[in-house]
Amino acid sequence: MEWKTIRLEEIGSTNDYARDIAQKSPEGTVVIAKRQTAGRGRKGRKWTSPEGGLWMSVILKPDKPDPRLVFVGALAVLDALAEFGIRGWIKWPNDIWVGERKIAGILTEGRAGEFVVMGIGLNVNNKIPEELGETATSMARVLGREISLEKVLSALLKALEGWYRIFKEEPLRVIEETRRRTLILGKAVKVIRDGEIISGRAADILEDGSLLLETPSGLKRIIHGDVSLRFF
Ligand code: BT5
Repeated sequence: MEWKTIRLEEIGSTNDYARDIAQKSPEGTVVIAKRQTAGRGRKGRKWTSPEGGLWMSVILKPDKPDPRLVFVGALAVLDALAEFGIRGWIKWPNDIWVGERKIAGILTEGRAGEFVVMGIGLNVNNKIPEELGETATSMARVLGREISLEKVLSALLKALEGWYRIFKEEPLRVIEETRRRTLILGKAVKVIRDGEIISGRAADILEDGSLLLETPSGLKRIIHGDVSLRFF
């Protein structure tokens, strides 16, 4: 994959910028901003994006939209972290955690049959905003020193290229690896879905990427939602 990077000082959201240019841009276009003033998570949640973090969106043109693409981004982030000696894990579906804190999030959006924008936000050297308190961390915080944002970017793009290729050839390998690198399987979790709380044991991640939950009232397949688990 030929990556073509577009670098911006400041933008509302790299996902919005990427979406606006997606139709006329080739696959592999990467939009990176030093700061985002309106970084977004899922469902309009705010993504705090001060200078020092890696805030980027990649334009992909897969044959058809596939919710499992989020795992391609997640696995790439895990590989990039590993290059720096950091071991992270995937909190289904789109969070990357190190220990008990969130270090990165993925936001995939797109237009069916046309393009997918994969947004990746990774805390690198940026300050962790106070409002996130104990819930978030950064690579610099984990390592105790600042690291080169450029090196993180190139490790991430290299890993992304590899996982995207695997995804196109053998999507089930992406699911298998996601299962391996998810800490929630076998654990008691709560899923919040459209305001409803469902408690159960995370039993599996199915081939379509959904989460299988064992609940007192039987097995439930969760396609979207937020998972929380109690740390011991
Ligand atoms: C996500 O949403 O985790 C997806 C985040 C995607 C951000 C990237 S940055 C480049 C691109 N452009 C964008 O505008 N977005 C993408 P979600 O699972 O909904 O999690 C959102 C929650 O994460 C918030 O409600 C906060 O609790 C928490 N959060 C916000 N900023 C954070 C940060 N910098 N580090 C860790 N947690 C954060």
